[in-house]
Amino acid sequence: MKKILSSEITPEHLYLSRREFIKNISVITSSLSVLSACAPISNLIRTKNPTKLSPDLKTDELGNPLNTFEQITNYNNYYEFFTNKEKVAEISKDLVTDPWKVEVSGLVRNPMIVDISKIKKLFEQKENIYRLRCVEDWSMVIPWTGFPLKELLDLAEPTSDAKYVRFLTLYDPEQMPAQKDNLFPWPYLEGLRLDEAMNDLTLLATGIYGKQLLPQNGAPLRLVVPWKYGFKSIKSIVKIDLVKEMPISLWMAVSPGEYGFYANVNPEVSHPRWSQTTERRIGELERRPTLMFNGYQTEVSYLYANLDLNKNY
Ligand SMILES: Nc1nc2c(c(=O)[nH]1)N[C@H]1C(S)=C(S)[C@@H](COP(=O)(O)O)O[C@H]1N2
Ligand SMILES: [Mo]
Repeated sequence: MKKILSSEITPEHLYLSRREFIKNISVITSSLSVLSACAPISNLIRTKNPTKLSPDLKTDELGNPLNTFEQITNYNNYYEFFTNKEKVAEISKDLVTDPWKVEVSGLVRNPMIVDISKIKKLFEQKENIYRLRCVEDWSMVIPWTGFPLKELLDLAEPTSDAKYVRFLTLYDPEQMPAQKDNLFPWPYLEGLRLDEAMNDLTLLATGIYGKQLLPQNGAPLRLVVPWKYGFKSIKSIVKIDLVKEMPISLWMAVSPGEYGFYANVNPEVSHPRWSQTTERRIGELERRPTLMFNGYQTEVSYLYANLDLNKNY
């Protein structure tokens, strides 16, 4: 049997870069020594270089062809910029996404403010081909690069009081023109139950097709929750809070009868104004049947075993 050297479990340069990371993040409340001492030596740090998408990956796990980079970056919902999906790319192109800081706080042992460049160095960037189904009726298959949200949350160490995760998008009306009018209660806010947030499928994405995310897709860091309607996948995140109470998302605040907290893709529960049984895959002519949990039922149905999905839409 091959002997496992401790250096293979935690390669020294990674261990050192982790310590470097811990030293450089702004610690909000806990003392630096406490933070270093608590920090588990885990597999949080693996590689510094984002993996490029393998050229042979052309379909998702159900055999659906990937959408093209052109499609993914030119048909976007991003209400802070504009409601016309074909114009968001142009209007958002100058959003400054570097430097960018993300605060992780609330009910955590290690509150922190992390620079996006550090996040990209710290967490291994893997390819994840996930289907994104908009609540409106369209969908795409997107090769994201990113890492499970769980990895960042593990570093922050939620306390036992933490039951939900609340996310906020940047609020900057100078850069995001639609934030100047009060049509929506800005900033964009979303939430997940902690166990949903800890599921392996829940991703923090930093790229598409191995390239850096563009502003229209939520640069520099956006959530991807592939079994939920697209609006849960909040873009350009600046704050992640662990909280006790269920957060009221922007869409729940705007129209509670139409948008609930869970927003699981579910062909059996109609939106009050339209059916959710089929979808239009961008680039295809024939509509497709929408799948329960967007096709991820094996991975996520355990989360809702005791929930009435008609009430908890
Ligand atoms: N901050 C913010 N995040 C957002 C939105 C938004 O308007 N603002 N739109 C959501 C909706 S409705 C969808 S369908 C997806 C679209 O993501 P995409 O443009 O990358 O395909 O982003 C979601 N995240
Ligand atoms: Mo959407």
